[in-house]
Amino acid sequence: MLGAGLALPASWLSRCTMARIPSEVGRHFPPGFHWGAATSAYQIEGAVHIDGRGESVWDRFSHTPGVTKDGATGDVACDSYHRWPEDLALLKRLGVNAYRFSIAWPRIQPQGAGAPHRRGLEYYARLVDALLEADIQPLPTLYHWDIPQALIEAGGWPNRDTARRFSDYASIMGRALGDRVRRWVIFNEPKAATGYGYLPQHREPCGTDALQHLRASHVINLAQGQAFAALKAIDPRLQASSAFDVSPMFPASDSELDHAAAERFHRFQNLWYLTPALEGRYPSGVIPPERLHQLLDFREGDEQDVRADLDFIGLNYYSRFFVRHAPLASGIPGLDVDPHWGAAAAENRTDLGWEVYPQGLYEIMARIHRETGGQRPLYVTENGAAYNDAPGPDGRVRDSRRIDYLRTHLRTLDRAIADGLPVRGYYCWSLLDNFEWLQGYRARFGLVYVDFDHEQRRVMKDSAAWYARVAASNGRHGLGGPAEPGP
Ligand code: GCO
Repeated sequence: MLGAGLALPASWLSRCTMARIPSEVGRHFPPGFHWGAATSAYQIEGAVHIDGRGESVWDRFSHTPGVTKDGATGDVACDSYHRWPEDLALLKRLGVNAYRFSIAWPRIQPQGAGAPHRRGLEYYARLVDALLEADIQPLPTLYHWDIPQALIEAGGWPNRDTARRFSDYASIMGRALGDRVRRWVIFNEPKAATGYGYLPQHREPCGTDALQHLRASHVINLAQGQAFAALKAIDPRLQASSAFDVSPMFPASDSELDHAAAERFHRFQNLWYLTPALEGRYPSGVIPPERLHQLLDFREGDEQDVRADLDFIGLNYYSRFFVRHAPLASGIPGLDVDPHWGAAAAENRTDLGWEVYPQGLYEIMARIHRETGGQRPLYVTENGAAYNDAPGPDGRVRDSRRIDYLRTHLRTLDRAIADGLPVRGYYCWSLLDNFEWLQGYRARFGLVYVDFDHEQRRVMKDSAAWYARVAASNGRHGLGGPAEPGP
């Protein structure tokens, strides 16, 4: 039963912390494991006024004074719209067999509706064909937050009609590329696409109204279900899911109130877009049931429309939350939580200050797998870290902290697979340093350094060479011992 899961049984926890014999490290990745890298359109493409692309919400938002660090925008980003052959060559040098990217909806439907734009379809078809030619499996994300601004002006995600617009867009892409793209990510981090867009504590594109966020969350669930159905109607063999941002939840204290708050936030943060898809209902114990459907504008028949028998579960993992009971803090009736990102006392942090907590990947994957019925393959659709190492005098980027971060998370994944979790792929965030939303270009997540001050020149970091060894050996080399020196 979804959402009924409580704390992990002790056996799971002991196994995920149990040291493995060094010789076994990296020996559990199955044949055909997807060793990938991930990006998104608005964060890398640039070319925002080229070939008929329409304005997106992030074009408008990033140009709003005071919003992003240094007033950064995605106008140029990594210029991947023009340099994608160069980035393809980098993927080949990395030896990855999979690449997750996103399709910019405003390149396909500049106003969010109507006939698809030929130049936009051609661009992504060229990219997909070149990836397949290079034996790299494409994993396109249909929505990585760049909704056409015209739809925002028509009401945005709180407007139920947006779900229909989105499923039309999904149909267009499924018909255009479904013969070559067999696996799709429908939404990237649906919670962030709404929560960060509407919750008071996040200053992002769509305002700061918590109740609007709830309505938007329901429309996103409707859109996920309708887009899933649209793809299956094109070809039932197409596989689809979303990339859910998930974190293990820890109570801020040993009090019963904080334990209950952690469980509520688990259901709101980790299951809010999974339970409706898999069971046609929302996780219980979060919002008072007598208010839930009114707050969501949940209507007759929605229990069917949100359904999506997901073919796999995509999981974006970065760190954990500590959750305190805090009545009314979130603006969401009944939620009553005050979540904090990472352990306050954590010393091992990325350059964004995020706690490095590798075992959390095992903990939350095991729990999500169990609470979603234990049948679906799992893909880590994002995992990575911001470390701002720059080229030294010799031009080399010695990002050993990123190697350590990736190694500890991949060793955790190796243990999870050894303990029976059906993990089928890992996509490192990110291929390139890129536009990190409100942080602008101040947070570098790439395996490849991008020199934004010198025509987006690319430099493979030490971590890229290290990751290439891991991918080439299917995990058998590179995961043991301390961070090996660079190439
Ligand atoms: C997200 C998005 C990515 C981010 C990455 C680092 O999770 O916010 O999927 O676009 O850039 O996760 O924050």
